[in-house]
Amino acid sequence: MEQTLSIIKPDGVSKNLVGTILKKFEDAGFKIANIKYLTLDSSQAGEFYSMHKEQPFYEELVNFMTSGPCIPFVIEGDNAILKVREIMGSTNPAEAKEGTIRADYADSIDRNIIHGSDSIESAKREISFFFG
Ligand code: FUP
Repeated sequence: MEQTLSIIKPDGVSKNLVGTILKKFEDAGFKIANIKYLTLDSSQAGEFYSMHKEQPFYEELVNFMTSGPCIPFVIEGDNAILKVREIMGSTNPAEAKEGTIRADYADSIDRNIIHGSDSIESAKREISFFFG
């Protein structure tokens, strides 16, 4: 049994995709083990994405992530980290497989609807970032 951290980003909330996205994970056999509704401030979003601090897209990423409410949640189940990323699809929706969340709903790489932890270490850090 594994836990991972996902976030329905501000574009997912504003497009009314909350129910659709949570249902996809439940239908795939996962449990929603914790959930919040909040708006990140710049220092929180900056810290969450601190590994990207030197990237050219960092400032726009922080602006986007603070542009409205988001929904961080914990997903629990077998092989959750990898499977959740498969269900999400590639970072760039133009490259994401048909039927994935990003292929179906995301407008662009910098507005890609959903986040999912990419490793056991990130999952631990990110779950504790939002849920202590
Ligand atoms: P992912 O693990 O799929 O969320 O992707 P990354 O950790 O590589 O990137 C984190 C976020 O940075 C992406 F979700 C969106 C943003 N990003 C851009 O805006 N432009 C890029 O070229 C790469 C990432």
